[in-house]
Amino acid sequence: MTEPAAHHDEWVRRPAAAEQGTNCTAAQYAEMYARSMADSDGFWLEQAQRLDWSRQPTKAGDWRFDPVSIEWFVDGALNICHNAVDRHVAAGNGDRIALIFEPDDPAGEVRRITYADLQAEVIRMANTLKKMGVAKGDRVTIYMPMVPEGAFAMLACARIGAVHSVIFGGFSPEAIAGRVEDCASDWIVCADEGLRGGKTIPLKDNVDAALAKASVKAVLVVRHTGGDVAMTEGRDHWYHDLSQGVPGECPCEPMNAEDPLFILYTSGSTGKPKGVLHTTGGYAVWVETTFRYTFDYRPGEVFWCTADIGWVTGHSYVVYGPLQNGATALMFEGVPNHPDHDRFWATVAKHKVNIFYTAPTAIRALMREGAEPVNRHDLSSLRLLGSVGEPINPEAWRWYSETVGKGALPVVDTWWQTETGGVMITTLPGAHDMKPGSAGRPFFGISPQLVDGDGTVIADERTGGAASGNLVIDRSWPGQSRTVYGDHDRFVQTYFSTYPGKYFTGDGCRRDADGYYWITGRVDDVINVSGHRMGTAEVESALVLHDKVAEAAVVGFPHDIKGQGIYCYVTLNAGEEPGEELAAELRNQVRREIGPIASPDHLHFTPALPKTRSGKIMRRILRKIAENETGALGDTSTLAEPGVVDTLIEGRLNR
Ligand code: 6R9
Repeated sequence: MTEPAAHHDEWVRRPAAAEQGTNCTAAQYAEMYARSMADSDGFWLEQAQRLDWSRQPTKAGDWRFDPVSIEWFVDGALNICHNAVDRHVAAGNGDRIALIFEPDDPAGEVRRITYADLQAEVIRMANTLKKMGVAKGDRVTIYMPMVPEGAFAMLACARIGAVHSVIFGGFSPEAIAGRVEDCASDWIVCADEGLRGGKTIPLKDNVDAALAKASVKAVLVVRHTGGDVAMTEGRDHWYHDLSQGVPGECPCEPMNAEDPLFILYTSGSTGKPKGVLHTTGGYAVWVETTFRYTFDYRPGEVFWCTADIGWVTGHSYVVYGPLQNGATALMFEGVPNHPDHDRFWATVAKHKVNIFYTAPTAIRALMREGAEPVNRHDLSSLRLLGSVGEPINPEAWRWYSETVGKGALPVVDTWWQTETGGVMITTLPGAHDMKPGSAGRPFFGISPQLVDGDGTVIADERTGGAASGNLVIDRSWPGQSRTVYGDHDRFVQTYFSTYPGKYFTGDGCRRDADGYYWITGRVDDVINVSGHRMGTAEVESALVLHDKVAEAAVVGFPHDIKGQGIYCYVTLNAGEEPGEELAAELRNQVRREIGPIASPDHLHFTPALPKTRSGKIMRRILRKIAENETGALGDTSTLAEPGVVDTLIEGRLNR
């Protein structure tokens, strides 16, 4: 690909305080990273020792990428719920706080759940699931707000060996139905309603609407807001009723390391969302280890990851990572700007949060409000800041570091994906200096490479050097997804066919001469809207369902707050007229099919789309027009009808 662009990256020295008492100095990182490459088995079997296994593994990785087959710790057996909950109680730490719940309404009731409480709650949920008929291997759909019962449900599934599939509360009934059907899930756990920024989210109503299209055996409903919801006799059960009288004990099912733990649906460049499957042993070791080192976690500290449990970040760093480390994790139900723009900072001060992990889109939105809301609060408890979900622009990084961190805290910019299970590229707080905008260095066991269009390696850890290209990973790691649920061919096709023998991330990246990686964003038809992955094809499918729409093409465009916004080009059937009313219908159509997070920012009605002679839509041109870069359209000679471009530019929305 291209030569690395000239850049002016700036070093930010790691604070001296971050080196004191760190679990990983620069020298230790170098030594541990080298060992993780040279003796992967020895390294990972050793990391795995921090967990309890009912059968010790004797081998770590057993994998190949061509043909694709991935196993880790395959002869080991363990239960991740035991590791996240029971063993801390057994070790005498039952009084430690596992979860702090901060409700949407700041005047509402804070819940502090100790590890002993958590054990009791998870057992109650697990036995209730069993009473409903859930058995080992069954898929259980969880559609919950950010309340502790969401975590209880995940852990309860893990405890009894059921496979959870958490669906973000912002997804629509259509999306629920599709996911329930895709993994043949017979069970749903939901709440009556969710609360976000003072608004109620009709979770149970959405489930009811979904179940007009898909069917399940039973729905377990947790009462949260107390709102009025319909209960279908014989199918729906209130948790507080059904859990009456369940036994107070429930053994953790010993799981083989490669038994499935969860499915999480994520968008790709084609087709409907994929059910990314993670298994038990490798994921457990990966999130325990990445949590411990990325955040340099110290016992007693309060860790706050603002992600929803409906995303992988919530799975790995609200639930499984912190709890396996015996940490105290804050669960926040609300949003950053309710009741005011200081909510994050008020919450940090209220609960004396030590480690704060959020997304660039939130940082950018809060940056707009200036320093005043931040300075209203005493943030002296903070020791470390983290970012995840999309590239963080250096300006936002600096604001985060200086205004929130008072220039005194390490900032970790963690690059990873649903498919990677946990953090892959980051600086480690006590080991690395930082560069605003760069994720940093590979985590232990991670071997990133930059390849050109032909798959030739142009920079990696062995050769060193600076280059830009597509980011691939050339060896497996414990937290790697094993397959797409029910469609292994799609797994192979999506991740291993572009560059045979390597895992293709879908991201572009630059490696600089210091070995720091700079993620430049997706190189496929996936866009990242407020840190949420969205396939442009999904939005297009939703648009063309409207009977007035002939064709749709969706691209991302730079958006100040969201990172990327959704720009939709739409052509209409003959005789149909564009207008505000139709635009509103189309927006609603997308919200109904996917959810509010996929709402188009711009609808651009056009008589035609630019196509090649073979009929391929030229998205490159559409992207440029959406970006207002109409002077740099590049080669348009392969267009079937070059005039289309002028029409598009004329019709371009004034932004
Ligand atoms: C954890 C998560 C994955 C995609 C990924 C990349 C982008 C995530 C990033 C980042 C730059 C970071 N991404 N973290 N880009 N710097 N620190 O977000 O998973 O929802 O699957 O999204 O997000 O493009 O490929 P997921």
